[in-house]
Amino acid sequence: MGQYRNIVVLTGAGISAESGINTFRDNNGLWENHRIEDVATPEAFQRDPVLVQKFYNLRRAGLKEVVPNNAHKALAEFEKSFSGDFLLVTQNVDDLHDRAGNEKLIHMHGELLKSHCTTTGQVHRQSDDISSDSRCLCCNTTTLRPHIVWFGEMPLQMEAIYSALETCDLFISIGTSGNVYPAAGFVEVANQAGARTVEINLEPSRGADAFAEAVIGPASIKVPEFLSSL
Ligand code: BJW
Repeated sequence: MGQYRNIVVLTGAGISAESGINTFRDNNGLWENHRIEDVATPEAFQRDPVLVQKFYNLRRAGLKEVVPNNAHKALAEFEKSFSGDFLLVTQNVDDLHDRAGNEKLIHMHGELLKSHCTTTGQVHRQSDDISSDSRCLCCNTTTLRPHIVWFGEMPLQMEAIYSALETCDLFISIGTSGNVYPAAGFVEVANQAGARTVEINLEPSRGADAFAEAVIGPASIKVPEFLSSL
């Protein structure tokens, strides 16, 4: 482990798959016959807020049924034992990394357990459903939306993410298909920084060629194995 001073880990839906959360490309990318792209955009929310809130209400409620798996736990233990700089960037909107115990953690696509008020921009904790009657704590209007980064919106904390990527010496990407930008381009930034780049996935992702190494297999087994090899 002593050979690395600045590690960045990117995770995607594949790390939570063995906890029982569907990935986006499961079910051919469909939810109740809607394409994910048709429920995860600001336009979809404007067109049919009830449908979009239902999509997120169901997924938020589903978090009560799942727990972190060995991949989440191994990352949390690794962060505690590593003395250099460590950043975990997740595209996932579940709270499994938080519950496992990671602290240097960025949810770049938002969080199911938060909402934000479109009037004031304030972010609130959100443990139950959002409906058309839900009022925010900041201005008491009914303008709450899920705190989720939809297609066409700017992912969160990009400056902090790029700053870590530009100086990292190890970049590990776990369980992401490499279909969605800017996350799919992080490996290129790490390559330019001269980092060792490793992908852990059930199968090579769309961007697999950009990584120096591939570890193929389920995250719950391969992540603990790989981290203990460092
Ligand atoms: C396992 C496993 C196991 C399974 N073990 N592995 C044309 C070209 C380029 C870009 C664009 C373009 N047109 C539009 C864009 C931009 C757009 C984009 O990328 N679109 C693509 C579809 C082309 N991106 C955006 O709009 C983003 N914003 C943006 O770009 O702003 C401008 C900007 C410019 C410059 C700098 C910065 C910003 C916003 C993207 C928001 C994404 N939002 C979503 C949905 C919202 C959250 C939610 O509802 O939950 O986020 S989309 C969805 O995909 C979700 C995910 O976080 C994201 C990534 O998916 P992920 O995690 O990779 O999951 P899957 O299902 O795809 O893959 C699972 C993987 O796990 C697979 O590989 C399996 O093999 C593996 N696996 N089981 C290990 N047990």
